[in-house]
Amino acid sequence: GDITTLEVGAVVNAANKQLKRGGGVDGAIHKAAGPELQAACDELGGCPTGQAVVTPGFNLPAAYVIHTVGPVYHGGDRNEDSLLESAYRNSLRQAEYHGVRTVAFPAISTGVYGYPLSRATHIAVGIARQWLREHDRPEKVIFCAFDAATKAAYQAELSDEA
Ligand code: AR6
Repeated sequence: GDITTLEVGAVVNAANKQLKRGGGVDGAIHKAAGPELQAACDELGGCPTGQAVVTPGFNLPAAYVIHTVGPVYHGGDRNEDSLLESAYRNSLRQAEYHGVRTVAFPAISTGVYGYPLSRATHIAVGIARQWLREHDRPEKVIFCAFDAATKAAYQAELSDEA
């Protein structure tokens, strides 16, 4: 699916540390939200890897955009897993803080940033399951898979634990 079309409380953006419009899902979200989104990002002055910041959704159907910065994958021994876990957890924390009931994630870091798909979806599903067990908000997490390989990786991960 295309995350920019989802009518949810918040969509998560796979941003960069500068919060400057890039390609991939970031470019799509900026295009759909309109130029006010970049202006709002500029006011925030950046976001460290593993953290998450929030703006309104502007022209998106989603009320909020949660911008998180996943790690660039350098082979897996540079703390990438714990940074990706933090990106998911801090995004969920922002959703909770803003009272969001449904949040949608793209497969953070698995595009330009080169994270292996199954390693990333394992982290995404694990963190989300743990969060949903322990918190009232958000109530629902959507994993928005943009292509067939991503969809298959999430399906495998979800069925493993079923
Ligand atoms: N809806 C949902 N998922 C999408 C969409 C969409 N409209 N478009 C792409 N994806 P990427 P990263 C998927 O590269 O690896 C940007 O330039 C895509 O197929 O967007 O975290 C930023 O500014 C892939 O599965 O993010 C950063 O500089 C997933 O989204 C950098 O890329 C993530 O791919 C971040 O790289």
